[in-house]
Amino acid sequence: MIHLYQITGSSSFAARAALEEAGADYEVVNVHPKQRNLDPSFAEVNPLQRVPALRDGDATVYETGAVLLHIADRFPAAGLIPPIGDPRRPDVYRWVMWTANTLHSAWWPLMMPGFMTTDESGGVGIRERGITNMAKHGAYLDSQLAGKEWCLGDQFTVADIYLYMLVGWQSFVDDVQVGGAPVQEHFARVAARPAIARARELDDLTPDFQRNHPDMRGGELI
Ligand SMILES: N[C@@H](CCC(=O)N[C@@H](CS)C(=O)NCC(=O)O)C(=O)O
Repeated sequence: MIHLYQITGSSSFAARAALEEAGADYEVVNVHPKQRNLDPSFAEVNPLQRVPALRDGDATVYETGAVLLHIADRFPAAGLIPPIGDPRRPDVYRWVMWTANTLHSAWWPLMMPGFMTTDESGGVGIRERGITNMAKHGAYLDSQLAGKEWCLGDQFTVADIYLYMLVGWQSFVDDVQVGGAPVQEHFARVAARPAIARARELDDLTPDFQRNHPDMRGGELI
């Protein structure tokens, strides 16, 4: 049995969406966002105590990109990554790595600029630079997605799921949209998939990625 350590509406959404796409049999373990030590098994799976984290039999995996790639490999019939030897498989590695090391972290200066400096007024400049950088990432994504249905073209993969979640985070920030029509149309295509809609419902998220109940995680008040 797969156990997904999650906080609904957080980065763990991508893992849940991949498990739903794969038709996996899994159980969730809801992590309290402010009391991560409540369940000691969480730190065994991820010593950093961040979600998503996955226990899959004897295997443990954390970091969103690694979790997604593991799920894709674990359920080959779902076709969430091309098989080993397929020339398109490295494209998924590249998409997932870029999304993890560039797009995922590009949100922090926009969402929590004050945490990135000890300078009382420095958060403003950090946020401004973050907006400029996000515009560059959006333009790059537009160029990569123009004329394509999915990141790889005709095959939907875990790269689409990861990108979808991080584009969805634009709804947390007032004055930022990621990219133009190619990115936004990709977002809408992923959003319309039944497994993705189910994952949103399970994570208590609206279609534009707002929490239905901002004071709840996993059905419990926080
Ligand atoms: N680099 C990590 C980041 C994970 C992360 O920061 N997760 C957040 C949720 S978005 C978390 O666990 N927050 C819980 C906490 O900090 O208490 C990944 O990609 O999985």
